[in-house]
Amino acid sequence: MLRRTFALSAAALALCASGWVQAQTYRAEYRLSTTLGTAFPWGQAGERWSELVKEKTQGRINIKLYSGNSLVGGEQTREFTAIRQGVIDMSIGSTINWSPQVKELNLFSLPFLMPDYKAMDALTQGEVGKDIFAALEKRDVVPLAWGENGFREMSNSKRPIASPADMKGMKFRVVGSPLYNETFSALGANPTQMSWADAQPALASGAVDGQENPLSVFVAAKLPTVGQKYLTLWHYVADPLIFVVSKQVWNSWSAADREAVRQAAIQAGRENIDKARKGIAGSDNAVLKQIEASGVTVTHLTPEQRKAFVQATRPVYDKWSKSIGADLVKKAEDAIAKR
Ligand code: X2X
Repeated sequence: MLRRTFALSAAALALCASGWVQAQTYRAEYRLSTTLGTAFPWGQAGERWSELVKEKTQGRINIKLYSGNSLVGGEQTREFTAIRQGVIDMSIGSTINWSPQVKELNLFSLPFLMPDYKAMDALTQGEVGKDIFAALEKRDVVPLAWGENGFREMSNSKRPIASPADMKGMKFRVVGSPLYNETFSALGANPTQMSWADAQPALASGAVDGQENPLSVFVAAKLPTVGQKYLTLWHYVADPLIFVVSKQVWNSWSAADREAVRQAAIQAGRENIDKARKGIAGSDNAVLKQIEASGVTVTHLTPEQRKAFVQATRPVYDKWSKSIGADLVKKAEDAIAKR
């Protein structure tokens, strides 16, 4: 009897070791959500992460990419809740789209907080980035790496914009954080919140006059073909992307596979940041040249002109700093000053 019990446990152990038990807990496929598809650096990051994970886990973890936020019917501001509910297993999400649920993420949307790429890096790669990851950890997701959508510039179909007065009454599509409504209202415009899926037809039909998105998105979405002929470079906010896995899914993986998924995210994130900045950052202005060549009028603000936008939106900055957390905002301002 004893001998038989022993033999049985030995067999069970052997089964565990052979990975049989593991195979029972791993799903055939994991759902990865992104907002933009593979025509954009963001969707390409999803593809790359999937590919690297497959490689690094020898095919134990298979990821299927659902771009266009298709798992939440295109409603990008519902993405974070869907991760917590188990509808989405993994995501590369914009800080903007998750900010209705994670108030700290509004930090990156404070108007004119980050003057340049160094400022953005000072936040994501420093203490502030760690605090943001800790805030996400508290909400059932495991943050793994940073990526980038980019500095968001403003375009419209009506006229060049060089001052808040030029925006008066103009209808702008804005993203889902109420902070954007308040920023555009403070500038005298008429903002309306809608998803990216709804934004494109709204621009095409003239239901809205303008929008704000990174130049990489402006180009890949071919916004000049829907009448967006005027572009103002104001660098007022930028949205990093964050690679996450739902905690429940994360806990179902072996330690070695978790590490593989993390390293894959870090690598895909780095590559994504390079891609998002290509032709845009530093002395490389190939994307801007391409935009100008397509007949778009590009307005560069003088420091004096920029100041008028900063001043008009300062009350919004102050109000939202309180809800984001005064300490976190101060830490961010200090990190940027020291960059
Ligand atoms: O909706 C947008 O503007 C986009 C695609 O940039 C985001 O998802 C934040």
